[in-house]
This record gives sequence, C-alpha cells and structure tokens, in this order.
Amino acid sequence: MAKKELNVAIIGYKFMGKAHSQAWREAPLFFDTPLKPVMKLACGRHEDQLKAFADNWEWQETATDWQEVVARDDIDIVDICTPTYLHHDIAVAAAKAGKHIFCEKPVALDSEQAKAMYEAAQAGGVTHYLNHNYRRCPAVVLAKQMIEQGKLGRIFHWRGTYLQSWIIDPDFPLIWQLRKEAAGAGPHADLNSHSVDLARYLIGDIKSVSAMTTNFVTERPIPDEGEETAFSAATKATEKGEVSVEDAAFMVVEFENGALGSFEASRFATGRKNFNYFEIYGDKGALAFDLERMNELQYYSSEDPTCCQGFRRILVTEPEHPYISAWWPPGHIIGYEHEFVHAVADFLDAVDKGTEIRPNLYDGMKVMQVLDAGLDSAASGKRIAVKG
Ligand code: SOE
Repeated sequence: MAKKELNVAIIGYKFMGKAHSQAWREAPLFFDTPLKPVMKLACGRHEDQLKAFADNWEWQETATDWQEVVARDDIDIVDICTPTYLHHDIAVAAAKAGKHIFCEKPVALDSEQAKAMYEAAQAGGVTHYLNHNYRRCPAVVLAKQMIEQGKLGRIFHWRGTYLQSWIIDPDFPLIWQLRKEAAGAGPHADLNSHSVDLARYLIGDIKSVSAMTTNFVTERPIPDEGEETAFSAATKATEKGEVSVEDAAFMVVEFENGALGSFEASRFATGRKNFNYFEIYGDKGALAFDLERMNELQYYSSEDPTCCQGFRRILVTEPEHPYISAWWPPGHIIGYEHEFVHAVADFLDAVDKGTEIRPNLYDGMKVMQVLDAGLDSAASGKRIAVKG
C-alpha cells in the first residue's frame, strides 16, 4: 500500500540545510517509515544560492519569504535550519498554522523565547522536535541504556567538553554566529547547548551553575551578504565590527540528583575540530564517548575482577545496537549524518502515531534555562540557581 505523503518545507540551506536534506531523502530508504516525506519546498534569502541548493537536493520549489511558506495549506512539516534569531518567529507561526516542527538547535536566543515556542507548539497540538542530533548517535543511546540498566550505579560526575578551533584566525569574518542579536551567545549557545542536552538525557536536570566566559578576539572583518558560512574563513572584507558573543564558556554545575558536572565550550582549542567528548563516573562503572570516534563507547566496570580491570572499547556496530540494523553489517561504521537520518525516521514515526519525540521544544527550553543561568553567573560572578 502506498504510504501517506507529507510535504516538507525547509527554511535555510547551508550546513544544516544539507544535513537535513540528506536525512529527508534517506530516512524512508533505510527505515520503514510509516510516512513518506515529500521534499516540497526550500526557502532562503539568496535566490541564486537557494536555487542551486534546491536543484542539487531535488527540492521541488523555492521561495524567499518564510511567512508565505508557513501559511501554505499544502505544507505539513516546517524544518527550521535558519540562524538562531529566526527560530522563535518561524516556530510560533508554524505551530499556529498547525504545521509539525523539526527545528535546529540551539532552540532560541534565550529561555523566554524557548518557552513561548514550546507553549505555541503544545497549543497547536503539533509534533515538535529539536535537533540535538547527538542523542541519536548509537553509542550515545547505548550509554543511556547502560545507565538505565544500572551498569554505572549511582552517578557522581559528568565531564563534558565541546571544543573547536575554527575562529582562531583574527581575520576570520564576523559571521552571524559571532553576533549576539543573531546567535544569542557564542560556543555557550552553539556547543554547550549540545552538551547540556546530552547531560540532561544521561544524568538528569541541572540545579545550579557557576560559569566563566571570555573573549580572545574582539573585532573581526564584516563579511559580504551571502558570504556567511561557519568553518570557512573566506572574506575579502576589511571593515571590522564588534564580536558580541563570548569565545569560550566554561561551567561547573550541580545536578538535581547531587552529581557534579563540568562543561567546556570553546572555538579556540587548537587542534580540536569538533571534539564533543564526555565522561560519566558512577560507583559501579564509568563511560567515555568521543564524537571523533563515534562508533565506539568506552566502558569501565568496577565489577570486573581486579586483575582485568580497565576501560574496554565497545564497537557499537552490532545489529542489536540502537539504529544499526537499518544500516551495514557489524564493523561497517556509520557517520555524523546518520544521526540526522535517525532523527527524521523517529520524527516521522512520532507524527504518524501522534506521540512525543525527544528532545523537543520542552527540552530546548530546559537547556536554555541552564544556559541563561550560565550567562548570568558569568556576568555576576555568582553561582546561579536554574529557573524553571
Ligand atoms: C558549528 O559550531 C557546529 O556546526 C554546530 O553548530 C553544530 O551543532 C555542531 O554539531 C558542529 O559544529
């Protein structure tokens, strides 16, 4: 029987636009999704770049005004891949128009916006998903399963680092990610949001935060219209503007369950490209995950005989591991983009069944409350209780 089709409109066409396009295409090919997503429309500001993107990924139509797109009767799902400052307005409009929402992270500029988005989505009765993609890495889901099975026992510590190095050159342009009005914050929003989401998923809610932020480069060349791309330093511009977000943000936190945690987010960690790494320590065992070796999970069990104790490397590519049976035989590793495919497959399932998918706009709001407390703490020099 032919599957019911749902029309998707994607808004934004750069790094995440590509990653999501691949996921909309591949999810129904690799997973037995109950619905078939139709890549109906791509929306963006710069028409020539947009057309090239749409042709390449086979989006059927293009449009430059997101408001018109969200108002269209024939659009069922709105996929938000824009800079952060647009998330709130698009998500609220989409929710009011009854469209399901698939939204990039960080959820919004601050927790007030995030709350409004969550409330609008709930009031609209739509399925909403926030793309903290690392929750859909098989090794991370395995970590969650092992914690739930009690393999770590009582958890004492979370240690999370998310380190990159792509803006160390002072001539790297002042792209939107480096402007507060567009991004909300720097690596604190971009990278700590991922780590806090993972920590909430694996450990639980965070109660209080102490944080420090700093800047190493305070002015940068202003790029030309359409030139803004993360990870690429190409600009001919010489006029400079102020960097209005932090370059690094470090936090220590207390979890509701009494565990202590630390978070390091920086774009000035020389040699680190996309070092999303965490360790979790409990009274029965420990886990360590490194995105740059994402098919592996390190596990230490205190219950092993003393003679043989040590971290072991679990290769997470067996059919019994999360998501893997849809892919390749054991040992045939998967990559970054597969997390996005997993997200789309789970999202289509949730839309079909009318069930909740996590992380969603609620989780985005909870993460943003922690991040807001971090910025308050950095500004005041005080430990801040997370509001919520
Ligand atoms: C840029 O810092 C970035 O692309 C983030 O925005 C993503 O969320 C992260 O997964 C990789 O780095």
